[in-house]
Amino acid sequence: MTLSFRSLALATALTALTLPAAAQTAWDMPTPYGDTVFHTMNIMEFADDVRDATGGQLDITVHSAGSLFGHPEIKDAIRRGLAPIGEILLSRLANENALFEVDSIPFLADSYTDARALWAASRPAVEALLAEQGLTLLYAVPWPGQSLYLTEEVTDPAALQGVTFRAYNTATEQLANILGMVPTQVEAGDIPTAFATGRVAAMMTSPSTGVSSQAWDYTSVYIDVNAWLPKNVVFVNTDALNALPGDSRAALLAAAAEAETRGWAMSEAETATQIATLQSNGMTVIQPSDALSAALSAAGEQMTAEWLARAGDDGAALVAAFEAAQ
Ligand code: PCA
Repeated sequence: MTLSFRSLALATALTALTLPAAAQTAWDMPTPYGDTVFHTMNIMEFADDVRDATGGQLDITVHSAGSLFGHPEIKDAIRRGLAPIGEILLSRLANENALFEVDSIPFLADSYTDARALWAASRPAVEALLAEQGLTLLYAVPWPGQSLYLTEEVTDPAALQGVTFRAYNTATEQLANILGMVPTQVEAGDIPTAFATGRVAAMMTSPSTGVSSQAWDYTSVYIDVNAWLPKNVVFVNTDALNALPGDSRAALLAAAAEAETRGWAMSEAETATQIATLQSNGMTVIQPSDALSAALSAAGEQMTAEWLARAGDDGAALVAAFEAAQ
């Protein structure tokens, strides 16, 4: 028996109608930082990996630079199901629980080795706290070490008194207050305008953010204090995750694990190259004076003590686990 081409085509069409392909899922992913930032580049690669691994069945569109939801709105948007997946700076959740901001205490964990140990010690608590809100943590990646950007060289910490300071979480605000500076919260994307309009005159951030915000246009000195490595986290609405077909869910989790490994490597690798970029654009790169180091260390010790008081038994357990892992 032979089938004509037409009846074969008809049979194929009927099969396609009666056996629908797995439904395609399109996810919007709000993120806070711009396209040139390594975190965003890593997320783009993560989305590509998920698309490839699922044959396009799970299609994540990244909305960077706060274009879908502003940074302060992203977590609640995902909790409420307005978007299924997103990224934030973890320490922005400090007002919910002190455990979220342990990575922003100066000099508690100021190398990649220590940052890894701190993340290993804090991940279970962060996962559990997010899970209580219907959120599943996928991965975390640190920014390079946070250093000081100033309009002129400072060796005496007293010279920081009264200087306006760009903060990005409560810890940077506390640090500024301890140093006698005057903090204002400014999103990364708004840094150039905040400096240009005179709202702030100093900041502490990574060389990555210094480069993406062209710090050489409004500051001239980079003091390499490398005080802490705050992390971005990527998380998903747990109901949305559970609604995925099993193979898509597995592909998402596998891509997330790869993105975590890749992101830490990208962060570490660009620390030196981004400092060099600051320098090649005319910034003076210097080490802190002994007096400035001492003032920053004292601030870190004060912030550690205050954090331990806020974080209670859970905080003490976390720090003990961190010290044991070091
Ligand atoms: N960049 C982000 C957070 C920490 C960093 O290095 C910022 O400055 O907003």
